[in-house]
Amino acid sequence: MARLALNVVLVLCCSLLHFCCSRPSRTRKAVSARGVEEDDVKSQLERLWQEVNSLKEMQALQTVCLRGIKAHKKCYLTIEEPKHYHEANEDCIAQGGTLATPRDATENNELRDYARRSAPGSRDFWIGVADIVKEGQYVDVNSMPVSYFNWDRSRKQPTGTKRESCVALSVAAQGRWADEVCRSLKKYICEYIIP
Ligand SMILES: [Ca+2]
Repeated sequence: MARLALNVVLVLCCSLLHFCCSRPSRTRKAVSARGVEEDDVKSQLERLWQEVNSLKEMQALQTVCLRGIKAHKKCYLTIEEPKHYHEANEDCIAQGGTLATPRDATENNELRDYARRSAPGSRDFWIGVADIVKEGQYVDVNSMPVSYFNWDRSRKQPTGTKRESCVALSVAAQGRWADEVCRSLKKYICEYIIP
């Protein structure tokens, strides 16, 4: 559906370009009128390009949702190639998302269940929570304070040293969290907000 709409918008863009560039001008008045006309066409083209780009984003999001899962207003996608925390987050951003950040117990359980299904046998995954800037002050990938936590208290997490500043969700510990060394290699889950 999105692909069809994209094609329609592209055809419209081409028609407008043709209209803009193929009409001859004769008098000064005609030239001035044509200038106004061209501005009008330019702004229409800009609007159409914006639509093309938003359709492209929708299409990319649909692909992510189909490959991963849709839960409430988010899509999650597990990436199985282990990376350092920062590389993992950069990779999610490059795909139009961020590292997944569960905001409550429901989201955390959904994330845990999806992680378990998508990468069976994997122990833990990076999520978008860290206290890199100030020890003990956990923030999300936008540097906003996090209010929901699910620490694995049975393993005395977070150990809270400066050595371990990035948070992983452990499937082995039923979705509980632990702080880990940011440079350790882990699989990760990206999240994409559905508009
Ligand atoms: Ca720890």
